[in-house]
Amino acid sequence: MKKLLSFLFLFVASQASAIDVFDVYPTNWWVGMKNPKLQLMIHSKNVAETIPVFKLPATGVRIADGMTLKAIHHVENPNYVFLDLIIAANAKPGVRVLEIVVPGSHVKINYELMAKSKEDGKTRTQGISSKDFLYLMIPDRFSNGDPSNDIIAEYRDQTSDRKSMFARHGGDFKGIENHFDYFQQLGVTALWLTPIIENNTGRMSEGGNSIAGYHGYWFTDHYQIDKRLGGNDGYLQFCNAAHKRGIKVVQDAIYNHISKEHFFATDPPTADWLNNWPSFTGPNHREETLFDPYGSAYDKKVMLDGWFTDHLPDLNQRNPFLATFLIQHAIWSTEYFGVDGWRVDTYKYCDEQFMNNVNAALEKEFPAITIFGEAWVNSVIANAYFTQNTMGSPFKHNANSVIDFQSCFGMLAAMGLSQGWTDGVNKLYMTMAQDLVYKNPMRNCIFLDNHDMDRVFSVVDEDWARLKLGLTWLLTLRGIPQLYYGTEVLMKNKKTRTDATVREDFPGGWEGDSVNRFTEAGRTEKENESFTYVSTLANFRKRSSALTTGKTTQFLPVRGLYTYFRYDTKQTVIVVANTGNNAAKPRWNTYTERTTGFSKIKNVITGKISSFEEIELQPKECFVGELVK
Ligand SMILES: [Ca+2]
Ligand SMILES: [Ca+2]
Repeated sequence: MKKLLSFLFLFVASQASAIDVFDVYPTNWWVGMKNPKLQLMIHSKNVAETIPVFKLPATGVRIADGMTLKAIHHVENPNYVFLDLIIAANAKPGVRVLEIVVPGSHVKINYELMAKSKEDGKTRTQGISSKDFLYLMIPDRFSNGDPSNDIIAEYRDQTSDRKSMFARHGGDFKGIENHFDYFQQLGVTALWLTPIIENNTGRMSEGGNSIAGYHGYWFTDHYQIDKRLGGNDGYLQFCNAAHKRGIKVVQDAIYNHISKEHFFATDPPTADWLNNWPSFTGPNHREETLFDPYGSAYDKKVMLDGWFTDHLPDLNQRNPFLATFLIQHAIWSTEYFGVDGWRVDTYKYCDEQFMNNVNAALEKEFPAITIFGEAWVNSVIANAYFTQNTMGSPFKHNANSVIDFQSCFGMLAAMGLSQGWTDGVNKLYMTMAQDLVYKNPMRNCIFLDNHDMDRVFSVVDEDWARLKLGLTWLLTLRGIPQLYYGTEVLMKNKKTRTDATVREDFPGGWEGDSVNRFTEAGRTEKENESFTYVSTLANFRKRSSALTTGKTTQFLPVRGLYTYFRYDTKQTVIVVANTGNNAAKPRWNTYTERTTGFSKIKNVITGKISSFEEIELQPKECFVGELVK
């Protein structure tokens, strides 16, 4: 897009009418933003010669209608110039020519200030809440709606090959859009796509395999959406179409690193743009280094500045120009596409103050926006550390949500049926009991698996009853439930040699697929049972105030029987799961603080109304019921 939406510098005066094309970031901006400041990054060979630094009056210089130039910055690399601008509160939308008169040249830049969407906070940029049901997918692996974009001539990787799990497979926005009916049938209200920004990389070697950037985590140009997915226009069209259907969109951000083929790596603006090391140094992955009262500065530096892999240079977000670039890009993406929320990759490896700054800047412009960091950590304290919490740590993170790995581990342990004092369902109970460290645990994003983990159906040894326990907790515990694509139709696999085994194509997503699990007819009986269960419970949940916004009371697990209630003044829902070895009845005599005033119970899956006493659960069985007066 950057070349197409080109920004022309016309060298007039001494250089006659020479015309050049420069890359300018952000590629456009808006009038009426709460923050009137805008910093343009101009990238072009020796652009510092064309725009020399010169002293501006303190009030700045008017360079276009409603736009004032406050400062010109040079950095070590002459291929970059940074311009500090102020946009007047009363500036009108439209394309204008920024005129910069410098000794020896008169630079003109075409630049557009657009009108902000009036739908922000209404049908777009709405945020994600516990009322939502989020569906995570890898766009390349979900469905191919446009085979003509599978290979893009100018890109380094010229392969699209479904026979290779390491190659790109051709999935795209159009393919996802073709299945909006499927998501709505399933009860899904929001989609989280792994990163959609251009990954114009060659194959990279990881774990002895030669891998394509099919997953999207190797950015090469922040302002270009990958053309194999549909490009900028395709993503905008996709976001608009989703919003029209009442489906929200969560974008996956990466502030921590870039591909080594990004121009930030091949032509870094400053010597400290990347966190450089004498030789490859990976992070120690120990989040404790950030909050350990006895931690060393050395360990913290390795954690924050180590490179995730040798082909993913680590960004130094302490550099103010880089920080501004990343913050403005986040705002640009949100306003341009109408993104409802952000999932932030590798959160715990990023400079902490920078993360708070980018989150605050996003919330300032889009008060409803949801931001959840990927905090793959090993304790509840660490999980809470990376979101708003109630702990007394010296540094306080401000993310308004977090990916809740601890409840995931709790649910996995509970599905494992161990009867240990701190294991099995007791681990889930204990994890929930530690919610006091979160400022608002209802905003935690909860899940059973994701694109980096063994698929949950394989984790439970393809035992539907155990998966059903997990799906039940996922859709009835506090928080924002997230399902990984295909779990609902029993997609399986473990990460045997690579992540790619848990990122297979959704069957039926490609024309001519022999199996189509998008349709009832294309699914086996077991797959339909699972799909129907998720769909029934998710659609009940959608209408249930108790499950989406209600309070929780949980009871101590007894011989593997775990019971909790979700309730508010309008509704009370009981969830009972038997992870023990013997048939068991709910212990009604101990639940009276939640059951008083009710006489019957309605099974939310079957609709059957029965007395409390009739309910009995076989081992691995679970029950979700709405109490009836
Ligand atoms: Ca395609
Ligand atoms: Ca880092």
